[in-house]
Amino acid sequence: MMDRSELYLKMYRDMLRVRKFEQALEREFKLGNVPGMLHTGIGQEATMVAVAHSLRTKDGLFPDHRSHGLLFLKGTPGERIMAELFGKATGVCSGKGGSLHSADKSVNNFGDNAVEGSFMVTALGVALGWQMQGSDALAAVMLGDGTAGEGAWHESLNLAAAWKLPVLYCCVNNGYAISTPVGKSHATGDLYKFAAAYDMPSVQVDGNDLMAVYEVTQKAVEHIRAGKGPYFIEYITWRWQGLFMGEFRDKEEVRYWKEVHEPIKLADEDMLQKGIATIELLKQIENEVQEEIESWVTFAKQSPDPDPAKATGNVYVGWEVETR
Ligand SMILES: Cc1ncc(C[n+]2csc(CCOP(=O)(O)OP(=O)(O)O)c2C)c(N)n1
Ligand SMILES: [Mg+2]
Repeated sequence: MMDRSELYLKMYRDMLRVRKFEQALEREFKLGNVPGMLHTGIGQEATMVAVAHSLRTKDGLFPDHRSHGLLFLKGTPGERIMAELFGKATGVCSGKGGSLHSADKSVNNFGDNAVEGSFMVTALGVALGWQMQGSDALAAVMLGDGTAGEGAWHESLNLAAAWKLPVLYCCVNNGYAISTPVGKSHATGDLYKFAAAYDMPSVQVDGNDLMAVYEVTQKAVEHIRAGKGPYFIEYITWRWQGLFMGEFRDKEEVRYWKEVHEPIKLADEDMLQKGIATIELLKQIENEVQEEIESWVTFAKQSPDPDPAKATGNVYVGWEVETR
């Protein structure tokens, strides 16, 4: 069993892996090497890392469009996630999944899809299956504040509570859905209050405070594994990138979140102050992580493109498409 300092350092390293993975992706996207759309999770690393460290391989993950980091933290080799985002044959879904549709059954990552909110209903089916089998596995769903405006969200919360399903709702409230502030599209910007109305434990936490996020998430998974039903967590954070390139928020807001309330910087300062790390150690971790991520980029770049002849394969699992 890891002691708290070791765990802190391990999670800190993972936050850097997520940050550097996304920064490398942004760079390669601008160079034209990453096809499709790109929504990064920069700024939301603490939430992703704490969730990943709270899940076991058998627990199900329903990632959202900013969860690239979670895809590899769940256990899929990072170079296969990077190659997937590059659309390469060596990707975890042979380059067919990309950012949104990357799934990996071997680690119970069920993948995202383009219809926001729909996965909250799919997750219920998975959770119900496990409940019926007597498994203590849970289904963790990542969702944004905007997604919490979907009807499917309310349906999911209601049924999960009524049937005491093992679902962990990880609501990443980053303040905006595209450019709509959360308070303008919901009756209250405190989203945890909605879930509380469905009679499940529901809490709000500072999503940029790594250890606080970890503790809250641990408590939630213990509750769910004990068979007590779903749990809702609202992580208050901020995403550095919008849904599209370009900035629409005011300068002071950007400065506050990027300079003052930045998850990696906060962890840096906290670990130095508590004597968990030295500046040299933090620099060493950063260099090691940079090297690791660049090796994934190199792997992706050197990988072959998918074979066009295989384009229709693996579209449906175990299901042959009849051609007439
Ligand atoms: C049903 C549906 N409506 C609209 C969209 C287009 N869309 C994609 S992401 C997004 C905003 C989501 O906001 P939020 O859930 O807060 O996530 P964030 O991007 O802030 O992480 C929208 C409207 C969609 N994918 N599905
Ligand atoms: Mg949002």
